[in-house]
Amino acid sequence: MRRAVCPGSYDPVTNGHLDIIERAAKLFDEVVVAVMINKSKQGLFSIDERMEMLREITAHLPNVRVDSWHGLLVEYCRRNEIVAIAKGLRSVSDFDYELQMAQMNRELSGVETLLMSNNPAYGFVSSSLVKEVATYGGDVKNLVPDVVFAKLTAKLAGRA
Ligand code: COD
Repeated sequence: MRRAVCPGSYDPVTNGHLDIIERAAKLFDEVVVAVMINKSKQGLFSIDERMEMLREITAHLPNVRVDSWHGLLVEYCRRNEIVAIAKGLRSVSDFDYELQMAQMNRELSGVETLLMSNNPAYGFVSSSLVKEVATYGGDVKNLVPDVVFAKLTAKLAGRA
């Protein structure tokens, strides 16, 4: 069983994330989408809400499951017999940051990181930009899965 993890904040999950998860699911026997908990960062969505959205949008992928973790990613990999960290690359700035993390994670545990080129259609998409644009009334419908769009719209309406 070759198992990979797609880690992230997923606050919320976007079409760019989903593209990477779907492609990783074709390469590995099992993919765990892990919502990494950062207690010093207040998110828009709770960890449970993020996991629920991830479960809904990956329901069509039988070898994908959703989990959460607080702590070092490499420790999660060790406990779950994960051989690779699968991530997407959007830009040179992503590359610098991702390469540094990949090297640190390999140094700490030997786990490999697979950096996949992003789908150019979503190269400019990030969770934070989606939230910012949506907060000011911009249309992000094409950038996130339908269920996320509905929950984002409801969440922001509730805050207004
Ligand atoms: N297209 C393709 N890929 C994308 C896109 C897009 N539009 N948007 C995001 N991605 C990919 C990127 O690969 C990114 O790494 C991943 O999705 C997750 O993105 P986010 O924004 O949800 O999550 P981040 O960047 O906040 O996640 C950082 C981690 C939580 C993965 C990282 O901080 C971590 O591993 N933390 C755990 C603690 C730890 O081990 N720290 C030491 C690291 S060396």
